[in-house]
Amino acid sequence: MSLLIKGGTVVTHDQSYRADIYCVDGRIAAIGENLDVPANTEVVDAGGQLVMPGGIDPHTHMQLPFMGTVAKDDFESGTAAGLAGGTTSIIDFVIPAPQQSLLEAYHQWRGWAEKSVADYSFHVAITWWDDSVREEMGELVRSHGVNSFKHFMAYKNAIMATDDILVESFSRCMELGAIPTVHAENGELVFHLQQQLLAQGITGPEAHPMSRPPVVEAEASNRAISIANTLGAPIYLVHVSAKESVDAIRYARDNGQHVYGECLAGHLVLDDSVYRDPDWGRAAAHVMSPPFRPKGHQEALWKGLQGGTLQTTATDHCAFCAEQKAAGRDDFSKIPNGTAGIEERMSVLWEKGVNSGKLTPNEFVAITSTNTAKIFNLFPRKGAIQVGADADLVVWDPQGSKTLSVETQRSRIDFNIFEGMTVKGIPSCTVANGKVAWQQGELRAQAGDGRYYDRPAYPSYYDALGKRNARNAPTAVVRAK
Ligand code: DUC
Ligand code: ZN
Ligand code: ZN
Repeated sequence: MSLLIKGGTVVTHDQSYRADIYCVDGRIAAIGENLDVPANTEVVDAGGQLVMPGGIDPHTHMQLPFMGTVAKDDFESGTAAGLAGGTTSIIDFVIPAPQQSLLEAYHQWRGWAEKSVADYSFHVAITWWDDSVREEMGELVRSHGVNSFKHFMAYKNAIMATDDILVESFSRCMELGAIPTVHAENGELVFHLQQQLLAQGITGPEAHPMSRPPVVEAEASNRAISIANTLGAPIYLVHVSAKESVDAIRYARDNGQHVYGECLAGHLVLDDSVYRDPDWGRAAAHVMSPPFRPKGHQEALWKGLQGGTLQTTATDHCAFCAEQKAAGRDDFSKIPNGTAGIEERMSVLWEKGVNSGKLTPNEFVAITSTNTAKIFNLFPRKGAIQVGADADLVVWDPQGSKTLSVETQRSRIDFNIFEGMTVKGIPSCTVANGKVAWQQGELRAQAGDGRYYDRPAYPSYYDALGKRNARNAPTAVVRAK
């Protein structure tokens, strides 16, 4: 099975050059001009277009059982939406119920993901603690290709990890050479503010951001970073949404800590006015955590990406339809938290980042693909265009445009948070595992074409003296120039 992508400009995180790309059996076999390829090779014409590494979304929740319901996009529809938007790989989350075996939950998610049309891997959440969790973390790292563990500092009485758990788990991550990640919101404060707002009779979606103000995120970001610093662990903060968290990460990095930050396409372009929409359903459709922030925070996130304080972009794709959101009609704290975005992420970032002059095309590749691959130890298998790398590519038409809409999206839900946004810069063809997976609106990949990929651990962060060994931290990610 061979494929030639012909006539395009290759754009990686650090170079742009004219070349054709020849793919054989799922891998990049040659890069260059006038390549000699067999006559039966399928050809994709990339004339006038860019060829970039396929997007990697490091933060999705397909089919997640959450807040009394299950996310509508499963691994098939969710990864298909990803391919339509140029994203060829996801890192989803296994979230064991408290007291559930990590391995049992991991196998449950692996089963659900078998119908994926694009490649997938898993972070595993630590939602409780005892010796068996400690043991199973080791098993997941050694035998199942997991190199990152997630800690929800919010969702009290459900999946929240308290400080004692953070300390135990971060320490264990260091022994294993895994990277701890956090959803940074102070769950005690969220719970307290939710009860206070409800007691005051404020029950609508407008209360959602009031119960989770930026300071609640800032406190948790600073706490997680301080715990990691004390232990000498690296740390990755998911969905950074508040200026104060960007400042905390910048400060820690300036002081030599290995701290990494992710932000979401939605947080970069939407603000909290969406929760004051007089239409309850429209406001509820935007309920996700952390919430969209007051104007001003978006600029801080863009600057974070531009300056290298934040390295990755994701979606937190967790799709609920209106019927599911209605569970919180009388109580905003019961509205299932989640929004979609995997199909739109790359075009939104191109439109608002590259077209506006904030990011170069190379930086776009870094923040949509390469940096994630580096931080989670996938590079150069993914996130790279080089011989031997997985042939996961997007042919990007910088002149093509479309208007994002629920009417044309692949996600199964009935809402699009980017509704009406016209983007110039869209994929014309997505190649996954060396095959045309999506082209001009037609999905060619099928359920089951996606493969699970291992993410090997880093060497233990402890050196012989029991001190942190910086050489073993995730690949240093610097701003691509
Ligand atoms: N936030 C969401 O909005 N949904 C899923 C989990 C999360 O942390
Ligand atoms: Zn989260
Ligand atoms: Zn999430």
